[in-house]
Amino acid sequence: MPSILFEIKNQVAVITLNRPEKFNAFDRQMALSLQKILDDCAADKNIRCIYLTGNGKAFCAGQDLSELAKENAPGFDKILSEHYNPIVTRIRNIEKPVVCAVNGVAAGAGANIALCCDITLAAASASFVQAFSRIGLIPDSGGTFFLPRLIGLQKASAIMMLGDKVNAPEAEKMGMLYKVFPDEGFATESMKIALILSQMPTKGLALTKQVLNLSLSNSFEEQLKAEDTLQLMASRTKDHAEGVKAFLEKRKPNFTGE
Ligand code: LHQ
Repeated sequence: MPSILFEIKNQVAVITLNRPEKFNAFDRQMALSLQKILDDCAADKNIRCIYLTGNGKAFCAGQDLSELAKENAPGFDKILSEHYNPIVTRIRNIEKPVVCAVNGVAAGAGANIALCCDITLAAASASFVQAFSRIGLIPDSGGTFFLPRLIGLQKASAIMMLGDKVNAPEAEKMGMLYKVFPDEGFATESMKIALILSQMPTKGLALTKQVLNLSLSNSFEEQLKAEDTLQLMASRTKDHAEGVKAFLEKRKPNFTGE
């Protein structure tokens, strides 16, 4: 079985991490494969939203620790630069919304990949573990960038140092994710959000993502300039014209993503 399943539903690319017996932990092949799939999604105009989830009980347990013990294990000099950093960079830069449907436990790099997505949803029984400290490592895969920004430095420090398991409702309350849905019907409810996004003005959403990325490091003045520049770009899209026309004609807009 491939370590990642891929299908297109309407205009949503469904990416399913698929090593359920390892709690969908990443080995090198799986990490490279996810990068390739994300590149394919970026290039395919028919794809207007990406939906990332896991198969089985877990979302993703981060690095496959059994791979580290193998003779030909990828070295620590490669694991971040060749596996996880390119994944989270692609997720942040891809010009389409990425919905992460955390169906079960998300640990280590798996937790931080979930946190860097545009909209993170979780099943009520899912949980998040910054497992790194339990094995003497530091948090990575962008977690030290996103978690303190999402929930504040104190809570991020505690969660990252103690390695405590945070359950999904708690994570929602802290602002770590957008919404929790009951386990039953989680796939359907989370997919509904991806389907809605896939019919929205894709270029406008890509520009929204870009301006939010910039907000993470810009000064206020720089950010106002960025809004100015990117708003001008949004104003030139076909979907902007369609949105205004549909509003004035009191009908539902038909966005094409252009
Ligand atoms: C696993 C794993 C796993 C292999 C569960 N690997 N099999 C960056 C820099 C360089 C190098 C290292 O990596 C990184 C990035 C990272 O991601 S570091 C952090 C790596 N991940 C972890 O340390 C998490 C390890 N896993 C756990 O702490 C627990 O398994 C969690 C909290 C995820 C789930 O706990 P439980 O629900 O109690 O399940 P379990 O522990 O019984 O695991 C279920 C099965 O999945 C089990 O297999 P088995 O054959 O015994 O049933 C585990 O061995 C396997 N598994 N995580 N990362």
